[in-house]
Amino acid sequence: MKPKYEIQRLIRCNESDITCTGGVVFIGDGHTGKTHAALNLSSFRQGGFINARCQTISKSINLEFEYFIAHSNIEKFRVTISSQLFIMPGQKGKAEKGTGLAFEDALDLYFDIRSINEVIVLVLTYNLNNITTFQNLEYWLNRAIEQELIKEYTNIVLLGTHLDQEDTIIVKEEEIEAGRKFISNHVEERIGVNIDLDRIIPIKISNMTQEGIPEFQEEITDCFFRSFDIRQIISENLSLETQNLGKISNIENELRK
Ligand SMILES: Nc1nc2c(ncn2[C@@H]2O[C@H](COP(=O)(O)OP(=O)(O)OP(=O)(O)O)[C@@H](O)[C@H]2O)c(=O)[nH]1
Ligand SMILES: [Mg+2]
Repeated sequence: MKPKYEIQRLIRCNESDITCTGGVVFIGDGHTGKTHAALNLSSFRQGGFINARCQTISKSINLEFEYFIAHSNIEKFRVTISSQLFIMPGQKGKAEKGTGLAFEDALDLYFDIRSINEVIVLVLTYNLNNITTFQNLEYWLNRAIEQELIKEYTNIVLLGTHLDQEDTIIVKEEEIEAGRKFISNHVEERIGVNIDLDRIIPIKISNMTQEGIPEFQEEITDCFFRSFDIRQIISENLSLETQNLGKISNIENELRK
């Protein structure tokens, strides 16, 4: 069985290994924690985390890259997910020459240098304590739609940061739910692409305490499993193997007669 759409060339399978790759793109207002969230996601590979308290990184003026590799063992298969992270600066528009990159400049660069076109996960990032950053996701979603970053296989993560500042959290559960429905309807209306609600995933994290980071990592892995239909590939492969074993034992029985 082959995975759907044009992403099938991004997956390799043999009798013991499955490896797939794809893009994870972070967009959202400035200062929402995109850079820190991506660093936390990728630092999984070293077993260490980035603590926002100890970091002086703020206001990116370039297109940033990271990668996140996750392994899982399912039945007899070792599954490797190799995701390429692209983190956009949150400053809207274009920057003045010589001052670094704003979002539109970074996007131009992204289109020039990305190694693959397929965005498996779009991470719409906002600060749970700042309602404007949540409302502005409509702007970021529209930019993503216009730049064709959303396709049939894309998952969308609604990533709320600053979970550690629990006393001042202002974005409510109902608003997040309404946001998910809005995204699904809006994408369908504008480009006719159907993104089911189970592929629009709300996640809350703190880059300060790392609360929610392991769940974020699991969700990204799940997104790849979903887009590439990895469980289906495994079950079809196993049932094919059982059928083949059955055929071989039938032949052996015939030969013994
Ligand atoms: N308390 C707290 N602070 C955070 C969290 N995430 C990020 N920060 C802080 O917020 C500031 C901005 O974080 P960045 O990761 O640089 O934000 P960004 O979205 O990449 O910003 P731009 O590059 O300007 O678009 C930094 O000072 C971080 O230390 C969080 O979850 N909790
Ligand atoms: Mg940044």
